[in-house]
Amino acid sequence: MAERSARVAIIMGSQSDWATMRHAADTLDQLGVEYEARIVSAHRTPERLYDFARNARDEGFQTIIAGAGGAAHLPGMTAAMTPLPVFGVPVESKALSGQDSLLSIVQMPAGIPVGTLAIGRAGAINAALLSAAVLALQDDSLADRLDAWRAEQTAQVADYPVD
Ligand code: RP5
Repeated sequence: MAERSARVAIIMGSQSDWATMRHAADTLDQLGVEYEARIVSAHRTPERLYDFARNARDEGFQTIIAGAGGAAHLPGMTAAMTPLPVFGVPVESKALSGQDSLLSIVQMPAGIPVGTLAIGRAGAINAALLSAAVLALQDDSLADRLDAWRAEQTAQVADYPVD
């Protein structure tokens, strides 16, 4: 199978998750990390999930960011079918504010890990930063960009609050 240039896969259970997951994409853009975003639902498109997860490593992806809400099986099921690191982002749900998503993703049984992030935007951004940190272990240029990203963040914190 031909390798893709994208090193990170961003998958999500629904179009409605994109408002959250686009923050992961934006962060990877800022860091110059190529990614591919896809909709893959554990419940509505289980065969698409199987095909994606089984082939993700051969396609050239090195990490997977998986966002889902509600009964959020996508990150765990993906992790069950790939050796790649999977970072799970609990999407804020309407009914339970993402508590359901968080608990669905974080409580994996021993043996199949999902690195679970915070609910919503913060989790999406941090999943991208973690993916970049993993890739930076073997990419000095990316490591430099990640250091610069952090330095800029630090520089933007004012010493004193303003009214
Ligand atoms: C999950 O159900 C998705 O990840 C999404 O967060 C949630 C609601 O999906 P929609 O009904 O908005 O398509 O599978």
